[in-house]
Amino acid sequence: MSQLRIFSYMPSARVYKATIAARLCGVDIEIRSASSPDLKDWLWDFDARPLTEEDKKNKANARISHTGFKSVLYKTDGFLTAHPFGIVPAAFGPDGKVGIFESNSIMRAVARLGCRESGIYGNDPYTASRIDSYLDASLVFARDSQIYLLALGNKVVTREIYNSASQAFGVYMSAIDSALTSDAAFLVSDQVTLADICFACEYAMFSREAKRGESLSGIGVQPITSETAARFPRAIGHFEQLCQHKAFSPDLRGF
Ligand SMILES: N[C@@H](CCC(=O)N[C@@H](CS)C(=O)NCC(=O)O)C(=O)O
Repeated sequence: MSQLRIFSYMPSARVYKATIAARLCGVDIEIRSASSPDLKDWLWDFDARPLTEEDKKNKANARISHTGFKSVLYKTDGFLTAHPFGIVPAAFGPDGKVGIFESNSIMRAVARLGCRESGIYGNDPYTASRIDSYLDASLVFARDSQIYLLALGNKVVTREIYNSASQAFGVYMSAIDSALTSDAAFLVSDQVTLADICFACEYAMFSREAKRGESLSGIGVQPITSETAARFPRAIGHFEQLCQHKAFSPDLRGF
C-alpha cells in the first residue's frame, strides 16, 4: 500500500510538487487521475473512479463546482468530510480518513513521511519555518496566478485581471531573484528544499500563459513572461537548472 494517495486531474504542476518531493525523500505515492475535462465523469472519493450510470442517478453526490470546473461534480460525503473545500489535488492517508488539501501542504506531507536525512524540509526549526515562509508567499502569488490562468482558459481575461497578475508576478519573481545571490545556489539552504520545488512548479504553471497568445493579443498585451529571463535572470537560471535535476526532470522537462 502506498503512503499517500492523491486524486487529481493530470497533468498538474500542483501534483508535481508532491511527486518531485517524493523522489527526493523516498516516498511511495499513488496517483489516481484523469484529464481535467474528464474529472467531471469521476466519483470524487478516496476510492475515486469513473462514474457508473448508477452513480450519475445518485443526485446526493452531485455538487455545484466553484473553481476551474463548470459542470456538476460528483463528490461523496466521505470526500467532503476529508476535504471540506472539495478541491483537487486531494491527498489521503492510507485509511482514506485523513484528507490533506492544498498542494503545498500535500508536498509538506510527503516531506514529513519521507526520510529526514533528505533535508528537503530543513534540519532545524528556523530553516523549516523559512521554507514555510516561501510556501506561504507562493500561495499568495498562486491565487492571482490561478485567477489569470482560469480567465485565459475561459477566454474572459480582462486588462484588470492581466494587470493584477502582472503585478503579483513581478513581486514574486523579484523576491525569488533577489534571494538567489551569486553565492546562493538554492532558495533556503545549500540544497534543494520544498521552497525550490514550489517555486519551480508555480513558475511552470504560470508560464503556460504564453500559450494563450490569441486571448492576450485580443486585449492588446504580451505574455507577462515574455521578457522574463532579462528581468529575472537568476530566478530563470535557477528554474532552468532545477528542470535538469533528476528529481524534477520527469515532470518539468517539457517546460
Ligand atoms: N490552491 C489550491 C488550488 C486547488 C484548486 O483550486 N482546485 C480546483 C481546480 S483548479 C478544484 O478542485 N475545484 C473544485 C470545484 O470547482 O468544485 C492548491 O494548490 O491545491
